[in-house]
Parts: sequence; C-alpha cells; structure tokens
Amino acid sequence: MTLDMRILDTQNAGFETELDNLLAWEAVSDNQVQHTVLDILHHVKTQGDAAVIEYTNKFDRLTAKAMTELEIGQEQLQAALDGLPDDQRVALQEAAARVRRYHEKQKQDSWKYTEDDGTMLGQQVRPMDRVGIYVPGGKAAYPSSVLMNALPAHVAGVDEIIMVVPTPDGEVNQLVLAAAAVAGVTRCFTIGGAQAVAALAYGTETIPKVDKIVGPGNIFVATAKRFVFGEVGIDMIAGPSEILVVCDGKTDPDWIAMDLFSQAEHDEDAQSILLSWDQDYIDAVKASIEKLLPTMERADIIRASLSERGALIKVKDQADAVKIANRIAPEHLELSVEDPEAMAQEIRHAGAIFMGRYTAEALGDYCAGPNHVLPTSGTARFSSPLGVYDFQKRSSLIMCSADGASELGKVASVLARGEYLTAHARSAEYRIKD
Ligand code: HSO
Ligand code: ZN
Repeated sequence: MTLDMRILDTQNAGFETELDNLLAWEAVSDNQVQHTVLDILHHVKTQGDAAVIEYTNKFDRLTAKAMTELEIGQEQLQAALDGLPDDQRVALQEAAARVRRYHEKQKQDSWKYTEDDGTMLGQQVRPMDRVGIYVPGGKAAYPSSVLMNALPAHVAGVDEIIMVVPTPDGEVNQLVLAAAAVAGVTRCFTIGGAQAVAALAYGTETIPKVDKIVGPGNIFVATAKRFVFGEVGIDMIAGPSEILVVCDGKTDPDWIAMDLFSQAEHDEDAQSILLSWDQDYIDAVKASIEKLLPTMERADIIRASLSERGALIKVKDQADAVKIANRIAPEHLELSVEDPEAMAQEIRHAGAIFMGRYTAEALGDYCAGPNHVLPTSGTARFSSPLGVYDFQKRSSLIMCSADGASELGKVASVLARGEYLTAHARSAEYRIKD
C-alpha cells in the first residue's frame, strides 16, 4: 500500500495556502466537553474527596472507598524503582542525571544594586511551595515525561511535588512510578482527568492544593487546566507532537524517515515534515518511508499521521528552508546539514533545535538533557521549553535611603496628583526633606 503524503514545492503557485492548510490545527473543546468539565470542577470543589473517589471509580472502573486507596506511598515508589530490570533502572537514572545537570544551569539567581542616592533595588527569586504534575494514564503514560516535568521543579527547590496519574482498570505503570521516585515526587495519587486537575487546583481533605499544575493530558484535562488558570498557574496547553527536518540530502534517507516516524508514532494528529532543496533526496526519503512503514509496530498511527498531517517540501535553497522553518516555528527542528551551527543562528522560532546528522530528535525526548516539554503549534513564536524558571517566581526588592525617598517623593507626588490620588501623593511627600 503506497502512502498518500503531501508533496509540496515552495516555488509553486498556491504554496502559501497549502502551507496554511497543512499547519491549521485547532484543539477542539466543544460545548459538551466544557459543560462536563465545569460540572466536575464544581463537584470536586464543593465535595472534595468524595467527588474525586466517585469520578475515579466511574471513569477508571475502580471500586475505591477511601482516598487512601488512591494514594501510592513513597515506599511503593521506591519499590517500583528497585523492582525494575537493571537496564531500565540504570537508563532512568542516567537520563535523570543528565536532565538534572542541564536544568541546574537554568536556575535564576536573585540580584540587587544600589543607586547613587543609596537606594537599594533588586529581585529576589524563590521557588513555588507546591506544584502538581499531571501524568496521563494508559498508552500515553511516559516515564520520560515524569522526569521532564518533575526534575525542573525539584531543581528549582519546590518543596512538594504532587503527582497524579490515572490507573484505568487499576493498571499501574511501574516505570512511571519508578520515574517518580528518581525525580523526587513527594506524593502520588492514582487519579486523572478533570477531577484530578480540580483536586490539585482547589485541594480536598486529602489532596493538597497546589500553586501550579503542569503536564500534558487529554482534552478533558486540557480544558480543566484552562478553567482553573488564575486559581493556580498552569504550564501550557500542549498540542500534538511535531518534527520539522531540514536536510541537505546527505544524510541516510532511512535515518530521516525514521526521525519523521518518531514523532508520527505519538498519535494520528502528530505532524512530521521534511524540507530539502534536493528533489532526488525527497524521493529517496519517500522510498525509505514506504519501505520502513510496514516494519513499524505503530504503522497504523504513523500512516494516519503522515497522510493527514505530514509533508515533504521542496525548498529553493537553504535560505528558503530557514524562512519556512521560522514560519512554522516547530516544536522540534532537526538540522541535518553540513554546518548546523551556522544554520541554527538563522533560526528565530523553534522549541528545540537538533543540530547535525547524529542528533536524532528521539535522544532529546529521553536523555540528552534539555526538556522535552516544548511549545507546539507555532507557539514557539512566543514561548519556551518547560524549565526551572517555570517553577521559580520573583519578588521585587526596594529599600529607599532617606535621600532616595526624598528625591523619589518629589517625582511620585507630581504623578500621583496627576492621577488625583492624594493619599499616594501625601504618603510620598511626608518623606521629602525640606
Ligand atoms: N516527543 C514528545 C515527548 C516524548 N517522546 C515522550 C517520547 N516520549 C514531546 O513532544
Ligand atoms: Zn517523542
């Protein structure tokens, strides 16, 4: 069965429209979903544990009678880690060590300076007290995502990291629990969906209210996160995975085909695109795709993703590739070219840039070090990978000297009177020296 995949050329009339169609993506959350989610949020907010237990039993087909049955203790997390086959335990620990090392570099420090008048100004950085991490259940339960969400919080110095992960039909993923142990998760509840988001946002008798909720989830989870934003912080609303590969035609086409598959296999809506200025190479990658696809375990998902949302795009030259890459602002950008460093300098928008023929995007998903929670659907234009800075916050510091207060008082007084705020003005004026 040949694969019906979009083949585009930037030089063709109508390319712009074709590109728009290719990139069009809307995370639909219809009225029905919103209504259901609002109902769940309300019940959990007003009935706490009882509502969480009821929804969990209903949606995950469980028979829990008390919240204690839905909590996994530290010993169990540690036991999951100890019980892993050696290769898995070592790989998890190695990945965690690298991710931790990378994120240590992101820590922002407090700073201060003194003005000539002796007034001290600064910024004090502190971690959040308590955060919640949502981990999807079932097939999309990725232990690597536990590391990527929890480690930056841990490195930031967050005291309590509360993880929630649904266990449909009671099925517990030992690797996910082991990852929680490695990443320093404080408490873990086997709940999911909008009810878990609600429990974290509002708190219940058992589940502590958090300051921020991070982590991907299905449409109910995403919708719930949108609704509770404001009550708590949230990270981002992640769309499907994407990869954009730019290749000069000199990388083994099988490698590139597999790199495209690596994101396509996440789900049918994932997007994999190749840009090249070498038409023969595009044909070669197409042939590799057709050859390799039947060998893939998730062939059906990959086929659906590539035929619905994938594309092979012929560009004019390297500069044209850069232009399109910046326009797409992809989550993952692979630069499989001779001089990736020079090309990376031209990139303005991308979640993560994988440079050179050896840097498969998959390495970044697991263990290179940088975070794999990245802006999707073009949001790299204005947002950045999840990082330590997402779990830190800043307080401004101001300490006026007597001279400083006097000088600032004069300025503040004029501006305050201009706003007809007399108390402001007089508060400042009291401190003006005569
Ligand atoms: N590529 C995904 C992350 C992931 N990949 C987890 C494998 N496991 C984020 O876009
Ligand atoms: Zn991935």
